[in-house]
Amino acid sequence: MTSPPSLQTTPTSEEDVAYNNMCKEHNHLMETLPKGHGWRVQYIYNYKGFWLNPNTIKSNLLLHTYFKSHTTDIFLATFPKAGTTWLKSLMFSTLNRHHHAFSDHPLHHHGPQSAFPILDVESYPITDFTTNFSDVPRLFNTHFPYTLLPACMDACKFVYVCRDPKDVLISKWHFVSKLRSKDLPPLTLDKAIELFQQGVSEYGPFWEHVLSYWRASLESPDKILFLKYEELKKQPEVEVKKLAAFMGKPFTMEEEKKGVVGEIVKLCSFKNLSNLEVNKTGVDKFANVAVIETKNFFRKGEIGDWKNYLSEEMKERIDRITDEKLQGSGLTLTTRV
Ligand code: PAP
Repeated sequence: MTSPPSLQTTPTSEEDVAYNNMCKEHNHLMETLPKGHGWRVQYIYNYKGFWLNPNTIKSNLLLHTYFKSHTTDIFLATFPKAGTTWLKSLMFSTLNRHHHAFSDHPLHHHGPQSAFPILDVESYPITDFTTNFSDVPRLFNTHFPYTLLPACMDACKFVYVCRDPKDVLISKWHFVSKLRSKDLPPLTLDKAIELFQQGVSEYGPFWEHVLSYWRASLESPDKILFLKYEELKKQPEVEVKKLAAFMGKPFTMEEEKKGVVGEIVKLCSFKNLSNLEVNKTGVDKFANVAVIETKNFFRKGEIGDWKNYLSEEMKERIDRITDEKLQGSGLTLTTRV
């Protein structure tokens, strides 16, 4: 595999050739892939069964060309709006609990999105996938479905969090409504519902995304921890203990007695994070692709807000699709709250 371009050095001509070839492949894909109605951008494209925006397809090619995993890497994988911000905070603070005091924690000063990087934004030549992180384990985030990831990641651990698709849909629609290009007509809720049901949303279809990780977790339960947003809400300490053990840093009896688990849960709670100045006024930069106000990652943080937006008939339709898609998989999503 060609070496990735480095942060510190100018890419070699060999690296440039690899990059240029990848760009040609990307251009070809953009001309040939099926096109669908975009949420944030005008069009999204069906790449290997999943709807992605053009930049994200390029990032996926980059990942396959340049990424070198370490067996110790841990990835947070999510469908957008299923709990990325929360899990980023929980994973970072759980793993680094011996380095930072809760009274003056990095999460008080930096938005959770910056706790560790997302792999899905085009990063050449800004990010160096191999040398940028000295911590072990390295933490990364991705929204790509399991089936779109390079085989080298098979040896790594993944934390996947899923959420009731109805809440994901409503959360995503709110988020996109704020960020959608002003050159495009607004995305109505009716259109968003129709597209979501058809699977046409960035990284969708939602159900196939969830199933890609669910199936992988059945095959390798020691490698993939499958969590649910609703369970985290109901019993955060139980789930955080699972998370810590899975990441290889179980809480000791002494830590439990001292209330460390509770401290982490409190630090990362919606109430605490959404009220921090940095999350009210800060911005998150995603390589050279997007700058997003951090406050957009915090809205309500509740289970069942869909009830304020979806009719009984819409709810039934989405639940029916969920039942059909998950039938026989052994997975149930928390959709009846
Ligand atoms: P992303 O995938 O684009 O990074 P993500 O963080 O998954 O976004 O989704 C944001 C949702 O998580 C929002 O849900 P809502 O629109 O239904 O309110 C946001 O409020 C919620 N969220 C953010 N932080 C937390 C938290 N600490 N606890 C619970 N929910 C949270």
